[in-house]
Amino acid sequence: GFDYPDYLNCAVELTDRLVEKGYGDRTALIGNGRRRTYKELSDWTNRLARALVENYGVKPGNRILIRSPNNPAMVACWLAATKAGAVVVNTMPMLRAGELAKIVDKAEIAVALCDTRIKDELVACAKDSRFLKQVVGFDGTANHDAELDRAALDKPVTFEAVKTGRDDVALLGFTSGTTGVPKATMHFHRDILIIADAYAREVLNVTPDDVFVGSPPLAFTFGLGGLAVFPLRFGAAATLLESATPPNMVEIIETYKATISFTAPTAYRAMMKAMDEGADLSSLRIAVSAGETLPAPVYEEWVAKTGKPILDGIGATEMLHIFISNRLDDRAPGVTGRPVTGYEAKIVDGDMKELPRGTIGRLAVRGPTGCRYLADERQMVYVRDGWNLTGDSFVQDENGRFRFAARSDDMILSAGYNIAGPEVEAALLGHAFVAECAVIGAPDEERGQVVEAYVVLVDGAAADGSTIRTLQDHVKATIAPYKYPRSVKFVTALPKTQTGKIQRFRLREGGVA
Ligand code: 3SK
Repeated sequence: GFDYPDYLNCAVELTDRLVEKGYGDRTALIGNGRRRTYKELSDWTNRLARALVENYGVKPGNRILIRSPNNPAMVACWLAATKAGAVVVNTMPMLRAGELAKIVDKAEIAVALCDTRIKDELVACAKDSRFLKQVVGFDGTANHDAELDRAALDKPVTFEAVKTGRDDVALLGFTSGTTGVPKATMHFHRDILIIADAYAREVLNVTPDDVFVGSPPLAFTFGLGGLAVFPLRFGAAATLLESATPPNMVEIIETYKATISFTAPTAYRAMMKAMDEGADLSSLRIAVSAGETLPAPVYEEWVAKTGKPILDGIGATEMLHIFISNRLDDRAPGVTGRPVTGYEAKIVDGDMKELPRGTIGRLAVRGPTGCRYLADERQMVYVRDGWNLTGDSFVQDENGRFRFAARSDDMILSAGYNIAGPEVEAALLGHAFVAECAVIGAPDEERGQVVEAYVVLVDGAAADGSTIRTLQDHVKATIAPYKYPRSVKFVTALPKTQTGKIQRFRLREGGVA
């Protein structure tokens, strides 16, 4: 088991503790073109925590939303709010006011910290909110010159962090679920450390000389682990990129000699193309691939081209991070791997009965970091007999290794993003041209899946390219732009059951002209 003291503030363990251990002068964060040491990070987060308490009245247990692209200031705000005993909700910078409002309402957010460059959607959300009262701006650039930065500037660099219990909630991880109605998963202070002490220690064997790089947003716990918790737990360095496109990642790997990368297969393919044009990825010792299953050809090409391991893994916001993974000394193409120490996994049928090896079924997992939803009756649906039921179908091979088979639900997994089809449908239906629609994930070589919309137009609307672009723009303006349908098909009717339910499986099977 994992042995932690009764009282534990995970943010202290990721900052001040490293200074105590003698890592003060080592690089903790790289971003905005500069390095920040562990001592600087400790001082910065203590000043910010003081400002939150003294200037904004933050109390232990308050829920604080953070909205920012990946940058050092976002990491500092997360750690500062956690030191102040708040429960943090990190959000994706692409979310629009309507999506933020669902999160604010569910988590009863009173205070939000926001990179001033993307404040508008949050201010719009606060205008109509019965919960959100303060939106405090911080400067995500190197200037550090916004309201929160100024409030923190002259504070002492010491702060007595709130003495939270190891089982006090530290983080609410939001997941959109299949219906687009977000679920919040609660994670304790100890959970934040467990993902490092289990997965990062056992699978990645992180050392203080490691330099992490990656594309997932810190709002996605895949990113929070790989780009903050794992490096900071071991005195290593994290590079933070506001725009983590493959060319930017390559540049950062080359400049800072990154050793561990976190991203999805689509980005690894692009990075291999960059290698063909001369990119030097030789500093990487491990490539972590998750968010979507790693196709065997991508695994093989990566190993052939770099001579280094690429480790597929599966995680979930519900479990906080990766719970099944390949290992450096136990890996194969097309295989997701074995449970991480402390976790158990099995393949079950609809009655939770374990299925024999070689049979495809639903993947169920249990372990020390999951799963408790915040005030959500779906707890009974997704957590059965203490096992978390994932949305994926897997099969266990004769050696006990788990292999991905298919998604079991209506989620669309596109280039590492989880997109709920019904949410895109709702956005499309908000446009006057759309009479009816259904959204599915269509297979795609590059992105795994793409969002594909089948649209029945109202009379008079033209079924042409201009309407497609209008609808795509409308979705981008209504919900996070990455959810827009890359493919739009016009149909005269949607396939339905006798009771009027849309049969999306028939669209997936190509059964509609
Ligand atoms: O596999 C995933 O999608 C995932 C989700 C949350 C945290 C980590 C991972 C890899």
